[in-house]
Amino acid sequence: MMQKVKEPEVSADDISVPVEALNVAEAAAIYMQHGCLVVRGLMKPYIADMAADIEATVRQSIALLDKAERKPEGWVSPNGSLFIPAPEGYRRDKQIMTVGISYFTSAAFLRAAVDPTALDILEAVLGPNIELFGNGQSLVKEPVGGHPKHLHQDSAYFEHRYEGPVGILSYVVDTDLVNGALHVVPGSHKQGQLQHVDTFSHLGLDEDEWPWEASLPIVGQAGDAILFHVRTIHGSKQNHSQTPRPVFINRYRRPDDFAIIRATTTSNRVEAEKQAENARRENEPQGLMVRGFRPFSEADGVGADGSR
Ligand SMILES: O=C(O)CCC(=O)C(=O)O
Repeated sequence: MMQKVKEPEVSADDISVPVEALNVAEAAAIYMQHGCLVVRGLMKPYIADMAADIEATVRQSIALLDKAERKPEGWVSPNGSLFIPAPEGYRRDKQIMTVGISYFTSAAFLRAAVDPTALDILEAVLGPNIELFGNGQSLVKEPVGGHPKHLHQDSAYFEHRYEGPVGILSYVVDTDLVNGALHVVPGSHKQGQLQHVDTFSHLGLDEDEWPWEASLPIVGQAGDAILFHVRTIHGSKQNHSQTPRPVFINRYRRPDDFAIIRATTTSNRVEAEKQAENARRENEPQGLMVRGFRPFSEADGVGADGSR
């Protein structure tokens, strides 16, 4: 018999602060307690440029779709966008999921990643030294049924040795229950690593154990940013509106942290788990430092030109 669903005990307002009246210590305390924090308006200065760059990349990706390569997760276009099967009746047989935009292709994306207010909050959470994890990520839900992303922990995809990355997901358009608001489960970062299953949009939690009712939808405006812990359960439903729903995500971690398991499916996760104890910091690419300094370590040494 299905257990009674435990609904969130906090509201979106309880975990939200406005950027204009930000108290960094209070914001960090909300993050530590709930594993998530909404900073209203944090990314507003970058939204017009990010919207234009994401849209241009999506257009480019669709034009390149006939050259896409088949991968276990779907089809990857030459400019790095991931497509998955489209909903029935859609005008294409494939829909975009992750967009091939990064700090290498969009100056606005890099500017957003080094936003000083965001870094002040991150410093209060992660400590004085912070590197970027990854090159930036963007997801677009196409209109009229664009993909759901089942509730999941990002640590199912990249489990870390220490604290793990903090993600900042930012809304590029006003986002609500119709076009695919992010849902979070406050406090779930304290649950440890949970078993995931394979879903339509890759690793996700079993819907019987983690139904949407267990999560808190975050309705917000373009420029609102949601910080979340690598173990915080989150996800988003389909886009039922007439227009695309883009978001972008910047991720940050301590410079001595590293992924011990990387996976996208249950079967490649089983294989990666067997190798977890062999993972070493020096086998991971260094992220650009965005706060503080990377202390030298023999194992993680760099040459004068930054090469290793
Ligand atoms: O697009 C979204 O709303 C969800 C993205 C997400 O959950 C993820 O990339 O981990």
